[in-house]
Amino acid sequence: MIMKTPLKQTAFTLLVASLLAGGCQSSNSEVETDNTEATAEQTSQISEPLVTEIFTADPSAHVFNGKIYVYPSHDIDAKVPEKDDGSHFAMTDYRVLSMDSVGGEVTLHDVALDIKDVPWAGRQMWAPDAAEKDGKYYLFFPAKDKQDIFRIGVATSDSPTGPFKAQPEPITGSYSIDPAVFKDDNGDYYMYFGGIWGGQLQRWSSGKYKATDEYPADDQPALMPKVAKLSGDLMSFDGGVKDVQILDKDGKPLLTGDNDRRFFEAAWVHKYNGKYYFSYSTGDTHNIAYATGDSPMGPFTYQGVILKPVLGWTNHHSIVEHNGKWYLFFHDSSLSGGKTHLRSVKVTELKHNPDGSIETIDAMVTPEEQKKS
Ligand code: FUB
Repeated sequence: MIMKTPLKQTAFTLLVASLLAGGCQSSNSEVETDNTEATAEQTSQISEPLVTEIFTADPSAHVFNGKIYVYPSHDIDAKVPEKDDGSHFAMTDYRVLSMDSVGGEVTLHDVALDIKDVPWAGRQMWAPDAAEKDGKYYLFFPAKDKQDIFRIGVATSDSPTGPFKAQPEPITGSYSIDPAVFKDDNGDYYMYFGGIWGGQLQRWSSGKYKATDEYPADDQPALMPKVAKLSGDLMSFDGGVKDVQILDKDGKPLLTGDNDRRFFEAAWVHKYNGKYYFSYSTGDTHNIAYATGDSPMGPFTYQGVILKPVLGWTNHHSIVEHNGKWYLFFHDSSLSGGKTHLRSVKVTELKHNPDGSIETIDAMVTPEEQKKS
């Protein structure tokens, strides 16, 4: 994850006034956001932020015991100077959102995990995910360690909303960012991870960390996301870390120069009609794309775009089924007026077509505009 001039920031303005007038429901009154400068003239988003008291991003949504829990990053303005490596994404804790159903009241829970309670972590708590097993809850999270290398940690709790207690060390063999944990129907759990540039994936090409950025040439297979099966206690990798192959329709790996389609960050997996859907952000081309396969380990064949670029540089999502409908959780920077590191989590319905393909979503048009098209 990195920073450049926010895409479409000048072209799109926001309908934040209506959000402030009651569009968002949340049961917590803490106010961290400064959204007073937004005007009604600002417009064009298909969904409203789930909470406005704080900035939230990178939503990982799950259904536990019939209820939706969202595990987001908690964006803050830490006044860290903006740097190309994303240093200003200087998040220090996690807070969980929950709701009985999409459209219902959203509860913003207290701090679930603070960086000061993670013995190995130095800075930057980025996109987390969570899993449940046998009534215990696991929060998986990336943070830079004291050597400034991104690792992935795990913390546990008896409650889906925490507080979570962190393990003293990160998961052995883990690196980079954006863990996403998928539970298969047979009870096996897999972690997908990796993020290029600020997420340091390009520093692990040799299998060991090298503090220099190395990318394959444009006509070579692109850097691939990683997958590891999790051990029975969900605390470690069971076997090695493997590449997630993303192939084109001819069975060839996507190439580095294929910016519109190759992986960048934000992996997620869902299963629909027996197929595994691997979705991800294309990073500097700002799409959420997807590829499908017959095994949770891949390979996956590229299919198309789920979500077009949103307001703000990053694009990061999750996909979950609840009460017979599928939902896309995503974020954008509408509430902060386009600030890339101050984002808000949103949700919209996702539709699978009869052939298994997914309808592309453009979050930057109103429902009225959508109906017209
Ligand atoms: O929130 C920090 C980073 O921004 C995430 O880890 C990336 O996926 C991007 O959304």
